[in-house]
Amino acid sequence: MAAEDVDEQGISREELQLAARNHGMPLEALRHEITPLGLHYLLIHFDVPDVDSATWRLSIGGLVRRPLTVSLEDLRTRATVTIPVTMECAGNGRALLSPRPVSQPWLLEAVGTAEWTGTPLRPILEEAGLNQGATEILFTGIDRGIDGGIEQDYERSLALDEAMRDDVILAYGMNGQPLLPQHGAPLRVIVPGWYGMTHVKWLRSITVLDRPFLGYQQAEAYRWRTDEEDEGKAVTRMLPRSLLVPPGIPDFFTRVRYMASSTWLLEGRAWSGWGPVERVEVSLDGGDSWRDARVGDPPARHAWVPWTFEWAAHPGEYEVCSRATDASGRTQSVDAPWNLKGYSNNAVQRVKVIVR
Ligand SMILES: Nc1nc2c(c(=O)[nH]1)N[C@H]1C(S)=C(S)[C@@H](COP(=O)(O)O)O[C@H]1N2
Ligand SMILES: [Mo]
Repeated sequence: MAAEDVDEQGISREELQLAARNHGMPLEALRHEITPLGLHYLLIHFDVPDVDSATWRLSIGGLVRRPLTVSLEDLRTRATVTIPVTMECAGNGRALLSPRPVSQPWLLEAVGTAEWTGTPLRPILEEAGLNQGATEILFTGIDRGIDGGIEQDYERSLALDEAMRDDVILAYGMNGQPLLPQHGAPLRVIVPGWYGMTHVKWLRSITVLDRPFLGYQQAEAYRWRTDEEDEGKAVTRMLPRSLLVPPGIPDFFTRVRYMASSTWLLEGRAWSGWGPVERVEVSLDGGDSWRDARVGDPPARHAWVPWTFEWAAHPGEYEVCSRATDASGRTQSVDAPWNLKGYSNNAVQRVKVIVR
């Protein structure tokens, strides 16, 4: 089937099935600095496992001198940190690409910011004692399924230096509550700045390796490729993105926004895993002309920054866009570069607004 045919066929039953399981964050929730529980997006490849946190154990093994087995109680007695982290699915924006890569059909809502509570990973790895030659840390979830025809546990690795970063934590709490089943209870890893697939949920084991992990979710999925033969590039940190709180009131079906002619304060949030967001611009004409928004302070390095833009809105039809630029110079384009699996499409949001 030609790619164009897929695009013209619209959303398939299978895509709809995934979209109903994996919900996004309603964009009006961008008003909250910390996304309330239940409004954070969800992405679950297989099934939410049923885990008894009383009998659950995490094992730390592989190339270590002292393999460890720890309970949730043990983890709770260790150093505790709470950090706000913005997390975005690497597939966010996928369904806006043309032709549409067929998978979870995200538009722009696959993002949220939670306050994660847990314990730093590094002291646990140090306690286990890394053997010479350790280069990667593999995180394995309890959930199991079939993807790309391959039966597998959901698991992904991180390079050792990345895993040893101070802000990489094993989280058992979210927004001051115990982690919910759908977000990875009893334990998940949080890797600030990286796309969502890195933050492995329902952790079962951590394995120290001396070679690159080549499992499906590492070597096959989450690679930026333009065709099947292309070996591609690993998808890692979040590209800059800015989203605006849809202004005014929506039309139920089209989500087109209606506003009265007046002076409005547009607001939104922006983030990047490659450096602090330094600039946010707003366009009222679909990206033809841009003006600077006022950028506020983020609650923490890896949480989104708020921004505002004063708009004296006169009657007419507008296409409102915003774009973020980070300290590394990375920014958002008006048109998305296409890739096979639809990863990291950070093209600007377009909100149709009718001012009456
Ligand atoms: N074990 C496990 N961890 C996982 C996943 C999964 O399916 N299984 N999905 C990943 C993906 S692709 C994303 S985007 C995030 C989503 O986290 P959330 O559902 O808590 O928002 O979890 C990641 N961790
Ligand atoms: Mo994801």
